[in-house]
Amino acid sequence: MAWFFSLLLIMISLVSYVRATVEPTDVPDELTWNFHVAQKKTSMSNTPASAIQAWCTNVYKWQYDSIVHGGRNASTGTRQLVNYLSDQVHLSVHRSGHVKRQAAPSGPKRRRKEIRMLSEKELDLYFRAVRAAKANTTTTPNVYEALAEFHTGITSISAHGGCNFFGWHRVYLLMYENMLRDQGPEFAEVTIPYWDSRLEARMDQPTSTVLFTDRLLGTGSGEATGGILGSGWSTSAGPLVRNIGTDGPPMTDEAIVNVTRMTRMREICGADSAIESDLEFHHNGIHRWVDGQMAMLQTSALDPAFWSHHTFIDFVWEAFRMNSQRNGVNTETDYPENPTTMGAAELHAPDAALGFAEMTVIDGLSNTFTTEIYEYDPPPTCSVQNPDCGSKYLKCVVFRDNAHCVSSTLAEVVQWEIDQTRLTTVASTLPTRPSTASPSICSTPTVPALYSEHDKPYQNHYCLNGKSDIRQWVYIPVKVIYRRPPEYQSYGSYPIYNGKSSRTNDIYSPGAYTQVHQYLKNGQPAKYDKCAEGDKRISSVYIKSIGLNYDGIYKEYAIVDRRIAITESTAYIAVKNPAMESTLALIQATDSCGRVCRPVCKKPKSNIYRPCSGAVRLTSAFPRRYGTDFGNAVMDIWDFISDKTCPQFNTENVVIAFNCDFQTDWFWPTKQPPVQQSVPPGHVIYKRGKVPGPVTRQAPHVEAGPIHNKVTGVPGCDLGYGCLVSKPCAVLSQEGKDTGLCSTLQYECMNSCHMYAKCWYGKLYVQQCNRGMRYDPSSLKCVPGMCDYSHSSKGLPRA
Ligand SMILES: *[C@@H]1O[C@H](CO)[C@@H](O)[C@H](O)[C@H]1NC(C)=O
Ligand SMILES: *[C@@H]1O[C@H](CO)[C@@H](O)[C@H](O)[C@H]1NC(C)=O
Ligand SMILES: *[C@@H]1O[C@H](CO)[C@@H](O)[C@H](O)[C@H]1NC(C)=O
Ligand SMILES: [Cu+2]
Repeated sequence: MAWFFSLLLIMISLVSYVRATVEPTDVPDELTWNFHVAQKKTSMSNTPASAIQAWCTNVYKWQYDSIVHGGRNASTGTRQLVNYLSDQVHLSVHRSGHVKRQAAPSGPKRRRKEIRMLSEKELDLYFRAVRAAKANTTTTPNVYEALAEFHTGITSISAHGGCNFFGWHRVYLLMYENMLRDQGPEFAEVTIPYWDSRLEARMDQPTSTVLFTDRLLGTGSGEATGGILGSGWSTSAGPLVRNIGTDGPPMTDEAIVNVTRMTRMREICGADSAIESDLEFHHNGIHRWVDGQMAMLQTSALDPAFWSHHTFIDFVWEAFRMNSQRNGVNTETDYPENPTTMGAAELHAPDAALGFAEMTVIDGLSNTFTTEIYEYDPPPTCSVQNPDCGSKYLKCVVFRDNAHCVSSTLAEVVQWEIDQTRLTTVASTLPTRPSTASPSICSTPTVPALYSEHDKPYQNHYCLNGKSDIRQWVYIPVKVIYRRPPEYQSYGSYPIYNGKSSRTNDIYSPGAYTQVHQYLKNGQPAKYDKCAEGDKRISSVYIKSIGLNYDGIYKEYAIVDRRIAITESTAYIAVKNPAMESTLALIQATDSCGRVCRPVCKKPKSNIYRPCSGAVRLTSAFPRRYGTDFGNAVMDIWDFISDKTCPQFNTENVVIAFNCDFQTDWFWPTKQPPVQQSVPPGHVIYKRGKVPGPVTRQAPHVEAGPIHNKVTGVPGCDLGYGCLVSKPCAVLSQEGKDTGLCSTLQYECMNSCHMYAKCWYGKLYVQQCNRGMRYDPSSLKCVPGMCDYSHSSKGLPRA
């Protein structure tokens, strides 16, 4: 038997000299450009690094990573629904807008209220309308999801990362509201309630808000149920999942004041805005705070919380517009010269297509929306004199001369209801208003189990390229190296010298030992106002994998010991299974306070870790350094073969680690973006309605314009997002087989002169040229120049 083990050992040692199958790699250039832009705007001392990191990464994902995994064609039904809804909005803006101002608006102005200010009846009506849309299968899979699907693809590029963000979402929200109203006569006056997340931000423990319970938006940790979601909420991206509070932050009062005190649009969006007053940047925090489907642009609208969050952002934008108008600014024409922060500027140009109907970006600034169609009820307030917020879901917190409304917890709401019934029982002879509490609630008060941060499991949705299945994922071990953080002052266990206890340092204080102190000095990186600290002695480091050549996010946390000067821990993180083609993923680590840990990677054939980008590449070649499931991954790093009773730790297989050192120097790779062509102010690039927008992406037949007649008769491949390539799909997929080296393959999009498709790690990505550039098929590059739409009908036909 011994010979067998020695042979095995020899095999194992040989094997470790073969090329590693989880190996560090570089992040794509386009992502380094984003970090370059962010570095010019802020620093890790100024902005929580997690927010910077997520911002750059997400914009990269939307912009360059419109992954085509064959299955994303919008169905005819979806296109019809979106066209119908957007035409309706366009008409209502026109009818009451500039064209015929004398025409009577189509009904009373809609009033949108904070969700907690709705009466029980209004809440119930809204919930039922949403569920009706979810159950309405006249469009596949249902009208709710069909509309949610439009928050993706090229839409994400033209609707995010720049100033069209506001107008596009304003129209999108109206379409949603109209869709709900269509679900039956009883819903004819439904409006979207907004979610003022300051009400959470002001809580001591925002995750205990009643908003994320079965009373309102459904539960907030794990698979979400209850409230608006009913008994459950399945989506095309798996069951709806949330992990509230694991990143953040909710919108703070300060962030909103920073936006609404501005007067010019260039101060709140685009290249020239400061990060502190960039509303889209602040809005990102809530997507991460809710997590689950909400954290990814492609899936966020599947969570009903999305609509209420965005309605609040629309409200904040409206507050900004009112402030602008008070300061004499014409909010219908005030539009920045540099309307994007990162890339795709041409899609945010004032005369570019808005993305819906025949509207342009500047149409999204029309005053008509809020002068004629809808308006906002102010957010709940209270005062020292009148400490009542007007809702059982809110309480008034009075501090000296200040009073503000804060969300209640479920326990507080239940208590309030019990008190109400007692009051009404005692005073049952008085003709009081009917009790709001139903008796069943009083007999069995459902107070949620209170988890501490570390008791809470993290629930993944396992959604990969639109399909949720754990078997598509494999696990890699990730090591976390963690220092005692700046705010953890003392473990409270003191050394005793000569019989006397010393209180200046506890036994593990890094500062007490010169030999460690010289290496362990902390910086003061910016962090969120509130973070789920949990138990003081232990903390969580969240580790996330983001697909670079697939759509998918996986997250888990490692638990670290805060008492020790420096310590390590291991987590297992899933990435796409590389069995069929290699996997490229970016691994990032943050704490719940928004500070980040720096990636370090093991150099091949050594045990030395060096700073790296955090991107890894996996292939299925032997030896695998990943586990096909969690159990396998455990066995990869714990060696039970040498001695069954004493497992050995096999560091060889831990390729990536994170160094949580609380420093503030910039570590993300940055590269200067290629020269951005600046377009003279006011220069018209696109004419109204001529730019292929997401609604009109269609092109089932190749209808060549005069510019590209070489494709006549060729059955092209529709890559979606408005890009039609002249080669058949079968040919394309053959050419782009997973070689890992296919980046020289590029294809012209027949129906758009500013888009092209680029092969990258075996997949085709639809790409955009920057503003003022067009794609030149001969040089395979974006070159300065305008698209010539005057002789062609390259704008796609409407469905
Ligand atoms: C997308 O649409 C094109 C054109 O209608 C069609 O040829 C292609 O098969 C569709 N793709 C999928 C995955 O349905
Ligand atoms: C389903 O949704 C469509 C589109 O919003 C609407 O026109 C239709 O009336 C709805 N059907 C029902 C049964 O409510
Ligand atoms: C608001 O602006 C101030 C001043 O620019 C800045 O110090 C602060 O960090 C900003 N707050 C947020 C949440 O961005
Ligand atoms: Cu959003």
